Amino acid sequence: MAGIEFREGSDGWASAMLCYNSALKEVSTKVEILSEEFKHIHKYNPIEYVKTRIKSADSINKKLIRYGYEPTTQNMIMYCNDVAGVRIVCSFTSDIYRLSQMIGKQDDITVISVKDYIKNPKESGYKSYHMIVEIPIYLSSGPVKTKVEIQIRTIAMDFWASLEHKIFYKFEGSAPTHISEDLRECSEIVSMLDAKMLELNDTISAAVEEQERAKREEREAQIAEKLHLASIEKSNQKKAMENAASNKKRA
Ligand code: 0O2
Repeated sequence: MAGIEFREGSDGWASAMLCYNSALKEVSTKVEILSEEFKHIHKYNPIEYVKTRIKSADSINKKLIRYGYEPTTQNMIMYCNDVAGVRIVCSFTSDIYRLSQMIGKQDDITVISVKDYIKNPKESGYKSYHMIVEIPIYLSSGPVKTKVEIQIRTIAMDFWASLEHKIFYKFEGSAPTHISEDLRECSEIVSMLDAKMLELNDTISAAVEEQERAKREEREAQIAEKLHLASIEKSNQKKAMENAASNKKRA
């Protein structure tokens, strides 16, 4: 967190957590606004749901120790990038890339790193799009740049990750080989499902567009027909008036 020096001890920890919690609120609001705008423009909501969480002190300490650092507040700020986490669950894979671009383009967001586990899935079969971003939190002493991990994935990817997490938790991280293989196979099925659903969505969107185009053309043809009939009617009336006038003259 650039912009402020956090002391060790409960006060420093609480101040850091205040920034992380505020950063979660900021990012959530940004995502909510993007979602509302998307619904307004495209009449479609790409976001199924959003979850936020602050990593537990226990998980932070374990991660720091795993990375070879002392579990201190300063080390957490420096080396633990996912203390504040936002998970955005989208309908389709294409929404993930669209949304990540919309987030990354925002002026007050700095994208620190991106891990595309959709194009390059993890050994476990895990698929998700991860962004570590930095966002300024305005405290009375000035802005504090705070890191947030944004995970963007489809419902199918989220379903797999949640169950895989539970299964691995049961085996305390070392599941038998055949279970790991089955999980990787399930991850392939998830990708096929995502691809099929996207294809269906594209087909349906194209069909709806075609239907709307046909209706629009029919309406335009009806209007053109009415205008044509009206102009014939007008010219007949004109002719009738001219005939009546010339008959009157002759008489
Ligand atoms: P939790 O419970 O979400 O806090 P880095 O952040 O770069 O220093 P890290 O944390 O290994 O290194 O980054 P990575 O690989 O991008 O993973 C971060 C998070 O992605 C994990 O956080 C999980 O939430 C999720 N994740 C990564 N790999 C897997 C996987 O194989 N299965 C599942 N279900 N989730 C995964 P934490 O800290 O592990 O857990």
